[in-house]
Amino acid sequence: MLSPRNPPALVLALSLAFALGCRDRGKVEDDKTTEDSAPPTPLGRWEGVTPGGGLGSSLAAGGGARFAGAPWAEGGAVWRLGAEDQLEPVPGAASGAFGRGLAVHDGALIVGAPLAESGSGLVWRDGLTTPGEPGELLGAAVRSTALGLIVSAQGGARQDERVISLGARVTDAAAAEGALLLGTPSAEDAVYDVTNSVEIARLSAQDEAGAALCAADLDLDGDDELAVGAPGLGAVVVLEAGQRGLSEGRLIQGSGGRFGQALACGPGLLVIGAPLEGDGQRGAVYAVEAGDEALVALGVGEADGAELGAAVLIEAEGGIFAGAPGQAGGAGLVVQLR
Ligand SMILES: [Ca+2]
Repeated sequence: MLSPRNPPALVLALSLAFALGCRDRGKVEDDKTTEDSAPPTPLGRWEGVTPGGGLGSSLAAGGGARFAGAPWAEGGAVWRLGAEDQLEPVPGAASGAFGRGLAVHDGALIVGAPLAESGSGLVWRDGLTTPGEPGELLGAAVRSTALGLIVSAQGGARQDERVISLGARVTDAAAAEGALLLGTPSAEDAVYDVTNSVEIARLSAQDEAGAALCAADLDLDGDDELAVGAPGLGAVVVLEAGQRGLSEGRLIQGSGGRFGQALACGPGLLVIGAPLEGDGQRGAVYAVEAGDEALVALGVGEADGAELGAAVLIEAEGGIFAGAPGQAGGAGLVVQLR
């Protein structure tokens, strides 16, 4: 089992703040990756309108609509990305970092507000709210998976109405080959396979593996792979089904800057965010495509502190989006990169 880990209440909000705003703790490694080839100009651009709101801290899409969270001012907000770079407000119960967690599941927009109710957190769906337990920070991440809606919490996760208690902070979730996987970056093991009751061992104590997860058939061989972000290491590990430790997987090494803090998977495509890459922490987004080992630069932040890649999204239609919540002094920005 995962080693129980229950940080005291005061640490909870701090650990959440780190997981989101996160100042640089990653090793900056000097090697191959990019900055020498200029990435293409974004196809679309949505600028945050609330000072300090952090538009682009979260992203979700479904049914042809795209949404971005701006959780960090005035209780938080969720916006729909409209035509011609317009933002359309989504009505909701704005409080407690509303929009930090975001998903479209079964055609409905689901919003997490982890700091609501003094840190109990809540999940919002069509105007109805489900509160967390005291100190649970419910809703920091919300994921639509083939195995249901998964909502992260400080001590585990909710799978629809089921409560999964791990005694460890869950930050992301994915479903691969019929198994539900939860990321636990601060626990002894990186990922917990809920379906098979198996832990996936990390590479090192400080790798923060499990901070982000996604799964899809990345190499188009018919089976899902699991991508595990390890931003403490500035790396992503891709595991085949059945591999039980990160040392067994394929290592994709970035250039630091919390490479692997955010991930998105699609058929034949892995998108990786490195929100603190570069001297000014502008951030960057990369892709790895099936049949090619190379990291392709999709975009870099437009300004110092932009943190491009804090969230990344591949929509069903193939569009790739990234959030830069630190852009314009923290108003934030969302760009379409492909
Ligand atoms: Ca595959």
